[in-house]
Amino acid sequence: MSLRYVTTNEGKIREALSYLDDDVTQLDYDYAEPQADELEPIAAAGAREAYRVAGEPVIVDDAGLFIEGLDGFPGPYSAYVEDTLGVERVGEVARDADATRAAFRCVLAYCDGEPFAATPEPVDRGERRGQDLAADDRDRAATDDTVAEGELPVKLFVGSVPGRIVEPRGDDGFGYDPIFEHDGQTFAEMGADQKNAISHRGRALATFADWYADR
Ligand code: ITT
Ligand code: NA
Repeated sequence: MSLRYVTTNEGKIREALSYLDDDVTQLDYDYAEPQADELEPIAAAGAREAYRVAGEPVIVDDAGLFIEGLDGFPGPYSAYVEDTLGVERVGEVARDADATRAAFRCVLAYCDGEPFAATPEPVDRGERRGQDLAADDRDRAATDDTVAEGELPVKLFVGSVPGRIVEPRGDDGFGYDPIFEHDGQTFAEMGADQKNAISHRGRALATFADWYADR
């Protein structure tokens, strides 16, 4: 069955397609994003809307940069802040405030119009790869979105990665990658495969791919 990865962002689709197999294609569709403090409800609403539009299974990718000392700014507003303030200014604000601890988060929302038979145990890919998944992720790696009566069921897959805000370095990747350092390298200094192996999106994709293969 073909699967549409719904995003207008070239950087996201490059990473997703380098991870998933050939049956996945981009749906370049800009779904409405409700205002929310968290990525989960935005991704879930997007998946329902995109499924109604596409009429085939969809996966929506909502992501953001959360700077701890700035109360999680820009978080769900990362795209708006990138377009307005810009990535370099966000980096300056964080460094000026001495608030450099941060995390990227990614929520993948899957919808195929069908209810899910059973909720499998979340698969801890981080542990399997000898990495430290945030405890928060272990609990929420795969969850059913709360379904109100008449709503389409959505399955959520969460990934996050800790890092530090630094002066911009590197030309690869996209968005906030040049100012986000993990293990001594910014995400913009890594290739897509290297980034996928540790990133918020890579972790969410791993959990999704396991569930999708077994469902
Ligand atoms: P779609 O909604 O169409 O998928 P978008 O770019 O608007 O594309 P989001 O609403 O999820 O995506 O906003 C995410 C913001 O965070 C945006 O500014 C991205 O550039 C940035 N971002 C997301 N993933 C990132 C990553 O892996 N590395 C760097 N920046 C990222
Ligand atoms: Na968006």
